[in-house]
Amino acid sequence: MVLKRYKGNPILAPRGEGWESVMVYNAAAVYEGGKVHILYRAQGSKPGVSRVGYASSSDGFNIDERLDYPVFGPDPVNDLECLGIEDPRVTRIGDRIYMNYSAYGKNMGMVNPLQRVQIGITSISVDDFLEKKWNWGERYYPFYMVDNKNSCFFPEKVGGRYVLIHRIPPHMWIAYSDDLKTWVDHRILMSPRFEWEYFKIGGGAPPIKTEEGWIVIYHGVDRKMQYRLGLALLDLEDPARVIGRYDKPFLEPETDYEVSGVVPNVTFSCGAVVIEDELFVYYGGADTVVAVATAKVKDVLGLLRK
Ligand code: BMA
Repeated sequence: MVLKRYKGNPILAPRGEGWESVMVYNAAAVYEGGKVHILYRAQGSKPGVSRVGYASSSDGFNIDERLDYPVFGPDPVNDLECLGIEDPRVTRIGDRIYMNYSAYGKNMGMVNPLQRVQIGITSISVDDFLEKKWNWGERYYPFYMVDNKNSCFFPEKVGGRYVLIHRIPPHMWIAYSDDLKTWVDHRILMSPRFEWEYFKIGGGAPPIKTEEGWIVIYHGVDRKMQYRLGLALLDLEDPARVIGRYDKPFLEPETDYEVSGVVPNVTFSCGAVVIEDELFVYYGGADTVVAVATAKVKDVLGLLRK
């Protein structure tokens, strides 16, 4: 297998008795200032409110620092997200770090009363982020009251516009914007194709730029609700064009920490970084822990060329 799990997995697990005592999973990652910054989803109960915790690593594997408080949480008086901030994805664009999340709220008007999850977005300056001054800016909901999640930004404009991946089940969608707020030209980017992603697919880590195209790590859900990671390649100049799609899972639940936990048989990624020529994929195992797996970028591209 091209993607190799770190032997010291999991790298983050629940701890204490409070907000992160039961589930620590689905982490975003960004490489800045010589460190991988990991923003993970944490819960103190299930069901329960999700918040975002912070840890960092200088080698991508060993955690050097982990804060004991959430760095971002739901606005309790905002019906759109008062029940939780789920599955963060972070992307640096210019001098800000954007965080896309699934906003879980009491939105009685939404079509699916059980779901009530829509895309929330906020951002912070790179300087504040690196100094751990958690001055997150405005929170906004670009697809107001639409049952939608798994969104992430591309790290730069493509063809003069910002680009977003989002997910209205069962497809992954792509959309474009001039200001990161109003999204137009929505179209289906990818639909479920293989048995292991039969039920639905959704974006994972924000796309990673390479000479051959944008690497996209996504998740596929099968008929038994098992979550696996998938791999695709988008055209550099026209990212709505899928130029490669690996027909097998890039990663699937196999180890104890992926097979057993609060939600068994889940591998779910919200973040990946490249350090030199190595791709580090951060992912949640069984909705309970955070793990990391690595592969050479050239080997990943090799899978996508076949
Ligand atoms: C999805 C999301 C993920 C979670 C997965 C498996 O709907 O809520 O956060 O990892 O289900 O439970």
